[in-house]
Amino acid sequence: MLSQIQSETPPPNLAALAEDHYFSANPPPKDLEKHTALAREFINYHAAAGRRLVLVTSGGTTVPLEKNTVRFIDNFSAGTRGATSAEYFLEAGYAVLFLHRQFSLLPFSRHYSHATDCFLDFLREGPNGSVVARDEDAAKMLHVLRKYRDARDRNMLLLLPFVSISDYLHALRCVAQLMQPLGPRGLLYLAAAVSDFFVPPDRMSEHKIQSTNAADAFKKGSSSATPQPSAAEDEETFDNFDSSPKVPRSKRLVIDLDPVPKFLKNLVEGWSPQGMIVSFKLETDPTILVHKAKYSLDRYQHHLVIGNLLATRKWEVVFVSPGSPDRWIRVPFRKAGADGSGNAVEIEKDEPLDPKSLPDGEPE
Ligand code: PAZ
Repeated sequence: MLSQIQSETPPPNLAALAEDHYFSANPPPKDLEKHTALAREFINYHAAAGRRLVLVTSGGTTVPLEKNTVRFIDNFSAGTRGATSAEYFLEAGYAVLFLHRQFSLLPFSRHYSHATDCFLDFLREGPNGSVVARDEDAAKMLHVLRKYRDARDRNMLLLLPFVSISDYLHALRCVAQLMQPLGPRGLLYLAAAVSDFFVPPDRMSEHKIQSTNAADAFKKGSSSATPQPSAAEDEETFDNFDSSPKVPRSKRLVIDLDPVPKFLKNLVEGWSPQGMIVSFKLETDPTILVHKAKYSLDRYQHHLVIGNLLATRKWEVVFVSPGSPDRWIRVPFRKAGADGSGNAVEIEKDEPLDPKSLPDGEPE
């Protein structure tokens, strides 16, 4: 009898439980309501026009170490992939909801941002105290300006910022759910570099983590303002798992992170069951990239994983999709930008060059 009851009881939906737990334990960002209202209006406007709409996520999420955040863990992403792709999506006729890390690269302004050239370098003094583009930059600037104005004037681009991993996940869930009426005309292009580990709120310090015990005396209500050595310092407690020079445990900051739940399953099955979902997979070890991309596709059953390596991401990516052979896309490697960080041919362009056109030899 018991075994019959057990076999009839549906197994708990672990993904749904993890979602409930995460979103109730991690408070939404203060702007979520405002951002949701903007996203709703934008999505409904384009849905009514029968237009295709893409959510592009871009830039890195932070992992705060304190609730009143002074310190956080970050990652390398500048948002180049997302901002560049957004421009090409606009060119292809998509409305673009650009969910990006605050202060990371934005479509159009990325051409003149802090990450490559300073925008002031493109300007000169004009007649009568005016400021104009330098002659050699004017044609490109006019081109970018026209495309930017067009996107803005036709309400084709909505910019929504996030900072932390939980800001990002709250916003992603809301926007993906709002996109449901678009069905397959809604595309989710997940290029953001999303943290895999975080500090859960119940283990997060309320205030700035202290590096000395100077404040302890005040906190304990003592009249003495002189820092006292802690018991741990008195005892000179050392861990034995690290190398010299030895530092007492009391002086270290040991960060203990939990894994961020993998919400791609929830996205595919619940938040956006009909949307087209493209995720990115970043690795540094070339021997595991395709394997990890395939694993992600098998596990989450979405439409496409674009794999890329940290060192070569600007000129080669691999497309891994169900039932198709892996497809490498490569563009010639040629440094661009004042700091040489960009690639002259943008791989995000929708018609990448034939791999055979690659120059001889490996890029540096
Ligand atoms: O922002 P960026 O252009 O410097 O880098 C883009 C990228 C490598 C973050 C992106 O292509 C990507 O792989 N995003 C997913 C990263 C991940 O595996 O979480």
